Amino acid sequence: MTAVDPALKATSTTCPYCGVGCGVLATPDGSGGAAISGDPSHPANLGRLCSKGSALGETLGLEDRLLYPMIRCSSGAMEQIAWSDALDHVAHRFAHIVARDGPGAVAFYLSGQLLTEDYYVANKLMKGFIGSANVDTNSRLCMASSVAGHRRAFGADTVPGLYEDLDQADLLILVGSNAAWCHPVLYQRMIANKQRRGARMVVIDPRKTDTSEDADLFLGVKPGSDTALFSGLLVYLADNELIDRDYIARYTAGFDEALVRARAIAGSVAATALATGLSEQDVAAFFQMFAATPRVVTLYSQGVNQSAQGTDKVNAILNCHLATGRIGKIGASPFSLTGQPNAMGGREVGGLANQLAAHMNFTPPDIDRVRRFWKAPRIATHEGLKAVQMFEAIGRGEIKALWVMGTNPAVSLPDADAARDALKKLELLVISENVLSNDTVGAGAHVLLPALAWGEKSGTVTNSERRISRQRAFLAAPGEARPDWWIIGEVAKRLGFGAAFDYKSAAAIFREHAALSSFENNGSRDFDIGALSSVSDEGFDGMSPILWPFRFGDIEPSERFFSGGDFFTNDRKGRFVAPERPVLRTETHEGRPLRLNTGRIRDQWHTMTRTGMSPRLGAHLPEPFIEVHPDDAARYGLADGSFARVTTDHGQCTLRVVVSPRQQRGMLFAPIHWSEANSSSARVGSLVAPFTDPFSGQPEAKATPASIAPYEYVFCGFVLSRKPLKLPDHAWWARATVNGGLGYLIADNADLKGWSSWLRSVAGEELAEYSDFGGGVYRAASFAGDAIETCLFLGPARDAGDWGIVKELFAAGPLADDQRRMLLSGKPAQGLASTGPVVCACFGVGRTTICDAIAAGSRSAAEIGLKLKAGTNCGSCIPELKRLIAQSGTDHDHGKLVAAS
Ligand SMILES: Nc1nc2c(c(=O)[nH]1)N[C@H]1C(S)=C(S)[C@@H](COP(=O)(O)OP(=O)(O)OC[C@H]3O[C@@H](n4cnc5c(=O)[nH]c(N)nc54)[C@H](O)[C@@H]3O)O[C@H]1N2
Ligand SMILES: Nc1nc2c(c(=O)[nH]1)N[C@H]1C(S)=C(S)[C@@H](COP(=O)(O)OP(=O)(O)OC[C@H]3O[C@@H](n4cnc5c(=O)[nH]c(N)nc54)[C@H](O)[C@@H]3O)O[C@H]1N2
Ligand code: SF4
Ligand SMILES: [Mo]
Repeated sequence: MTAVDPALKATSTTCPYCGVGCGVLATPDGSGGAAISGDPSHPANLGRLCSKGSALGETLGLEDRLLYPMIRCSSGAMEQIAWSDALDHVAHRFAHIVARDGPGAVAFYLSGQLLTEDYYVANKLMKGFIGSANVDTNSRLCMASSVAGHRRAFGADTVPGLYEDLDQADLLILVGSNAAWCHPVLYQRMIANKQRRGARMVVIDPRKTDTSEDADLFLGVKPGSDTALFSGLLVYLADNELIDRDYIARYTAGFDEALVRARAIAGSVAATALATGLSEQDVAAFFQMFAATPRVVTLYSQGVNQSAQGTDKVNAILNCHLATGRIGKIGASPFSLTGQPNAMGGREVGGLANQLAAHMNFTPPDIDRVRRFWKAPRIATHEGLKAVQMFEAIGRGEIKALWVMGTNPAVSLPDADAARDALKKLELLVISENVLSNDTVGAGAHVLLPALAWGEKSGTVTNSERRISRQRAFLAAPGEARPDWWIIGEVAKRLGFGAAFDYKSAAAIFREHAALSSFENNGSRDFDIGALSSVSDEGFDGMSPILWPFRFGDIEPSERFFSGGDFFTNDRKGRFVAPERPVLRTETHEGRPLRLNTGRIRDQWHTMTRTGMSPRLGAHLPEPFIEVHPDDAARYGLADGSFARVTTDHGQCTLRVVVSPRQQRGMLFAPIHWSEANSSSARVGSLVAPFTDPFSGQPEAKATPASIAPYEYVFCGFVLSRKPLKLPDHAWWARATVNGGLGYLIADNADLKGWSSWLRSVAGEELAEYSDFGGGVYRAASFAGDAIETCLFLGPARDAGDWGIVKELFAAGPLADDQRRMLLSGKPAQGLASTGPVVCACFGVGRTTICDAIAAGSRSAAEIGLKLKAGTNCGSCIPELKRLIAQSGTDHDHGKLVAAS
């Protein structure tokens, strides 16, 4: 394992969040924490970090960490167990189930947050040695449609372009991407291009987002209609002779068929407008912009991938780039934005159930090649089950043992209640995790294996532009946590495969992975890093970020793909793919008149096991919400700031209502980040339909038919506590980390006196209290010394006391007498005004402070920055600053999400 530098120097590593793959400099503080800054020498970010990356230092605490192997004992409780016993148990149970029911009865479910080396070893064990391809990954929910679309068009899963193209394009088209929040550092690069070179930007999304704030053209398409839009574009380009006939003839096949199909879907500007819900002017403007701008990059993400026609959407986009030859050229390419830090690495090792390692497929020659390279005794010969089908098979009892590594499927799978129930049926559920508890662990793990986390683990990840970067350890391994690859290797050894899994280091695994990529390759496969197959341990330790392909004998890695054809199909020609007519898999009807769209917020990462630890990240949007268009709000009787119950055929959630004209009529939007671990009723995956794309198997997470109804609570308020609390079962609650402890935003209908007794049961009898039960107000606090230990503020909806101010008093530690008196009044005292919900996470600048500055004359984000510093570090909040300026004087405000203001 990598030793930690005793001199506590800065270690250069890579951010563990999104696929931008920013370089990070981490300087350990010697007591388990680290100072974090952007690495100026990393080509992905050149020193910049977004709010999540900047807050990494706040997420290194060990409080919630799984530090020892645990096993479920007969009483149902989890007990610590020695590593060797845990590994023996896992190997024995897997071997037993395989012997009894065959290799199809076991499965691995992996993650794009594993390192390439972990992923490689897991895939090798399952596909090569256990003999099943039932190894799939959360990338199925994320990148599968892009993978399938790439493979259909290019013959391989290739991202042709580079980040530099975003600096050099004249037109940037973002389709189904909220990059301002989800790929913030790349988004800032695009904005810099706009400012410096005047590049224009088109944003295609059913809802307005912070990404659309800077768009020259916003296309608020009907959900699922992207295929029609890009089919219409292809027809327009062909009919106006704006295509590259030479490129099409020399390097591609299938153009005529694709055009015929595109014409049937959207044969004119008018037909495109009808199919997409856009105006003809907007459609025409978009078509003209695309046609007139050779340097165009089309970036796409989950609005494209996560749909039941996701693969066709991808190909409809690729068709337009192939038809104009705008691919793999400087400033001109299609560009799939990857989600997770190692979404690309996972694809490189063949982590998906329908791929083999090193971008090989389940064809007889590839199977044979991988078998010989691995000396695999029992290689899988056909594709395994894709995530949704895998969990269905678990639910039917066909898969009996599952090993989950680095993902939280009880939250993130569609129809998440069904997924969670399926987990409960397993004979063996093994989970390799960083955290002691999450919803998947809670669904009945039999064995928990403690994996090293970011900052401790060491290996490689690949970002959206095919750049392989090192994650390096800068902290010592805590407790008995071990690298994921080591854990898998130890189980493999106990299964009798010691010779093939005797790895001494991540570097050794990387060398094998690199060698396989070039094994009998000779240019036939895109993924080839043969030049790295003999890298020394020292070379691996010092490896700079490097693009692939990097073939044996290359001095420099090559850069872009396909500008001169040379695709990875049998005839080396790219393929136009004729898409099916775009239809959503589900229909709305009287009982489910709306469509539920789901996605991300700026400062949280997925199920919040890490970002949820940071007070500053929790301050931007602290509670789960449902965004509704004002007309729908009026129709269904929903007031901004009230609660609503959202129901689908699959589940139900209760969420805070945000009324916003940024939402399309007939659509709802909810963030995906809350789970049972941090909220009472906001696990949004339980609402999502499990329908999948026929080519990619990716679920349609953004268009589930839903209904909404007001849900009323008499009381609202919050609890602040130094330690985790179990809230009463009847309460609605959502948890956020705050400075000094935890905050619970709550709402309830139960009697206030009951809350008073509950508080006594968790905080003791010695309370300072203010109660006006008749008026519906109860406030109380317990103290340790002069500092608040626990406090509860409840009042009539929206009048519980100021959460912002009480949070500050809670964080402050010992309080002076007047502060103590002021506390229960719930009102601001002199010198302590509430700053509102935090907009700038880096400097903790609140909305009220910003609005005051705007009222006092600040007219641009730069002026606000000068005055308050807001927006001057990572820049993630600049779109919101601009929106606040634009909205000054109007009511609409997405940030209006405080429970108790
Ligand atoms: N802050 C933050 N950043 C992240 C993550 C995170 O959890 N938090 N996760 C990372 C991961 S793994 C991923 S995959 C990426 C995802 O990054 P994005 O794909 O940018 O994020 P989403 O919010 O899932 O969805 C993007 C947009 O698709 C739109 N959309 C929905 N339906 C349609 C449609 O039919 N057509 C079009 N054109 N658009 C549609 C939604 O309204 C939404 O605004 O983000 C990565 N970055
Ligand atoms: N409705 C809806 N559902 C979605 C989406 C959506 O837009 N809408 N998006 C989908 C997408 S794109 C994605 S990527 C998924 C993400 O969904 P998940 O992968 O389920 O979410 P995470 O919270 O990232 O889960 C990662 C888990 O791995 C643990 N972990 C982190 N690092 C390591 C490590 O190095 N080793 C091990 N062993 N464990 C580790 C963390 O503690 C955490 O519990 O959600 C998908 N689900
Ligand atoms: S953009 Fe933010 S989350 Fe993504 S890699 Fe960079 S710092 Fe990390
Ligand atoms: Mo993702």
